[in-house]
Amino acid sequence: MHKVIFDTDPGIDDAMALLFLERHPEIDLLGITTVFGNASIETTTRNALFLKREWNIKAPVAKGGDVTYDAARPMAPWPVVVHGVNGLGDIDMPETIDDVPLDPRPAFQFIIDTVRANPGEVEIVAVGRMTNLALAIAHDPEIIGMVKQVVVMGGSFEKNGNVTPAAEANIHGDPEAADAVFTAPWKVVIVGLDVTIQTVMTRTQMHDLAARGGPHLELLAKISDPYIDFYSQQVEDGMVVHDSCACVYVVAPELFGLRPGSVRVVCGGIADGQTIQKPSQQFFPPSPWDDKPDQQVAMTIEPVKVVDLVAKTLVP
Ligand SMILES: [Ca+2]
Repeated sequence: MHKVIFDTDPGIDDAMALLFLERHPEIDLLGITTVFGNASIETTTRNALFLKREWNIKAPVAKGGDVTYDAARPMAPWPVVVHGVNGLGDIDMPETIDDVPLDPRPAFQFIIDTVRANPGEVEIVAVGRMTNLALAIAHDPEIIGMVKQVVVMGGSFEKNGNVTPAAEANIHGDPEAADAVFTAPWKVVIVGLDVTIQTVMTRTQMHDLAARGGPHLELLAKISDPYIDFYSQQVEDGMVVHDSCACVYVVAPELFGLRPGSVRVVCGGIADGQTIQKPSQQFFPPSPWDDKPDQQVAMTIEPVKVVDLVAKTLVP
């Protein structure tokens, strides 16, 4: 079994990824930690509680903070054109979820405690800003050696970004946090736009899942419809399943081709939030990439197999 902490900013593709983790038979979802990004921390946390309740998810929800890792950094605007004002496609939902308790700990402390309780076993799947992870390792650096792996959805290495020509949203929203996470001596696998943008679930596939999967999948389809409308400007009538790609990596790494090398994040300037890897085979004069651990960047993916695995997991 894969013991997973899901660090997330729900978020429409986050919602699908959450249901994938909940339903995959080889995944034991230990907790959901929330981060701002697709909406404010209040909204993404409310959304996580809402999905936990609607989908009968046992894993606790722990709330992240409402400032970036570098508190001086201004917050990026919420991407309301992608995820809606409420972060879940503007479906009808309650203002607050009062009947589902929140874990009393802040997200970073939940991560520390859960890793310490399961030394060497926890896989953190982080599909929002890296804020909670960076705070966790700043507060308790010993956990770095106790985490099995960190799988990140974020960054872009040989393609443009999606919020600026240089930067992808999860990294751009808290670059200092991402740089801290990528340069720490733990195993990080980064699944970025290079591969996620190729990985599309069509509207027809989603509606088929809704037709066969009962109310839980009907809810997911309802949340996803406006997101499909948004992505249909870029891809053939379907949705890019960014966050699910990182979750699939946990159980099916053979569907990805990885490139090793240290990774740094540009912090400030016009390329703020750009992710740059120094491939480990390439030699350069001394640079800020030296003496940092090799991390793995996904350069190739088998998109049809990834989407099939997501679909089969959501509705067996
Ligand atoms: Ca996300």
